[in-house]
Order: sequence, then structure tokens, then C-alpha cells
Amino acid sequence: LRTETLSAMAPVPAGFAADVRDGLLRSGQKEIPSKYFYDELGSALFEAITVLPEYGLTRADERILRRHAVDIVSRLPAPVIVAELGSGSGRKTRWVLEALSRRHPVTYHPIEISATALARCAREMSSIASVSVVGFERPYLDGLLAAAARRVEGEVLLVLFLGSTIGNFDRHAGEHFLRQVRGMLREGDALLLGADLVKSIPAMLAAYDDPTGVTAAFNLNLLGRINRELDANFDLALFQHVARYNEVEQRIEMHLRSRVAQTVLVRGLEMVVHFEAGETIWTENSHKFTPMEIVSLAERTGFRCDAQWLDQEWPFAQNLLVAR
Ligand code: AVI
Repeated sequence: LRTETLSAMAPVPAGFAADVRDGLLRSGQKEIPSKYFYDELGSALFEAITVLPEYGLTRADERILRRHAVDIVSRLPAPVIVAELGSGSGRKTRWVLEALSRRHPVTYHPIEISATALARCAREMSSIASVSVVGFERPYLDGLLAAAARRVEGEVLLVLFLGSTIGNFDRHAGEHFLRQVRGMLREGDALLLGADLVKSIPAMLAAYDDPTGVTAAFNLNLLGRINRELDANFDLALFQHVARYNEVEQRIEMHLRSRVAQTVLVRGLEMVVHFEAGETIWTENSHKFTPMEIVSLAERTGFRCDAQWLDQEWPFAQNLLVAR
């Protein structure tokens, strides 16, 4: 009854039902896109991941910005306006906005499909003196187009794409995405791209399979979300979180492995899904990079890599790509 009430109240996001149906009915490897991790519970679990001792990525990202924000923004001619793909954690973006606002008043455009995340970010950033926030509740590229259209002559647009979200795209899709971003920029505009670097395999595996089980909960919540929004009856205890490192593709792959042979009913999609014992649903790729790979990725997508800042504690690169 509770499930029925919830599914009646919560509108199913446009693509979610279709992607779950297609991904679970696939004849070979079952698959659900990782963008569906981030419902309210999933976003809270991701926040918890960012403070796990084993997951150094977010701290490294922030450490570089804290230490080098002044240097980063000094490489751009004033005046600069900022658009961020994903409204991000205020803690990271604040360093860049504060460094810029010491030079001149700054307009900041967070771009985010979650209204809650956008509102939280707008609230936090508006507290910085000389920063005005105009957010866009839209997909990345739609929002970027809107932000770019609002700038006035002479303003340089700085796009922030932090946290190594680029690593969650397949390599081809990531490259295509950067080309699309470049297409919305003018020569001299910039993209600050955060990218997690290849490191020791045990360190990478621990980051995606922490002993506390937070990443496992984050992964399993995808099945919980299908239960809640599509009225399914996944028993989460019958699935196991799996993180593997694929050395050829240089990426962590996350799966949910069925512990037993079982059949699951997804009432909202009027379908049943069969799992063999040991069969998996592929839920995420998290690609890792070398600094040189970022330089050549920049070159191939219409940018030049103006500078890179590396964190020593947790190999991570902040890359300033300038549109050429
Ligand atoms: C958001 N993204 C960069 C994270 C990552 O590291 O790929 C998502 C994540 N998945 C498991 N832990 C964190």
C-alpha cells in the first residue's frame, strides 16, 4: 500500500521508466545509467561518500581549488562570469568565486536538473559578497546555452565542470560532450575541468567499495528507487554491490550482482525480469585519466590546456582548458 501511495504521488521522471525498461530487458549485459543514482536518498548517500576516508577525490578537488584559485583566475582576462555544470558542493566553488569577486562583481550560473540542489547552492553562494546567482534548472547543455546568451560583450565565460563527472561518461561520449561545450563558447572562454587520475588499483577499489558500505548503499539505492518509483519488488538483500577495475579501459565499473536466481516484478512497467545467480546489472563507469590524456583530449575538442594543477595526496588534476 505504501509503495502504491508513493508511486501515485511521485511523478516518474521522463526517461527513467524507459531507461530502466530497456536496460533490464537487454538480452546480454543488463544496464542502468548512473545518472539515476541521484534521487534524494542517492544524493545524500553521495554526500556521505565524499567524506569517506577511502574516497579522496572530492577532498583533492577542493584542496587544489583552495590552494590555487587565485592563480587559476589570474590566467583569465577580466571580467569573468561563471557557469557551473552541476551546482556542485558550495565548498569547492566558493574558492573560485571568492578569488574572482576580489577583482570585480561576479555573476554565477549554477546549472542543475535538481531543483533542491539548485536552491541550496543559490542560497550558499549568494552569501559571498559581490556574487549574484542566476541558476538554470535545466540539463547541462541547455543551461549553458542560456548562460552564454546572457553575457554582455567583453565578458569571458568560465565553465566549471568539477568532481571528475567527466569520468562517468563513456570515453567517446565525454569527448563529444566537451566538443558540444566548446561549440557554445567563444575563443578565449575557459573550462575548468576536474579529472581523477589513475592511481594504485587497491586505492581505486577501496574508494568504490568502502568497508563502511556507503558506496554499496549508494549503488543498491538504484534498486530501491525502482521499487519506489516504478512499483517494483526488488529485494535489496538479494543483490550485492560489486566494484571492479578494468585496466584496459582505465575505469572502475560498478555492478549489482544477483546472489540467487530470481524473478523481479516491476508493476509500473508491467514486466517481469529474470536474473540468473551471479548475473549483474552494470550501473556505473568511473574513468581515470593521466595528465597527458587530458592535454590531448583538450586538443581534440577545440581547447588548449593552459595549465594543470595536481594534488599529491590523492592523484587528481584540475585542468584549465582555454577555447581556441
Ligand atoms: C560523481 N562521480 C564523479 C562519482 C565517481 O567517483 O565516479 C560517483 C561515484 N560513484 C561511486 N562513488 C562515487
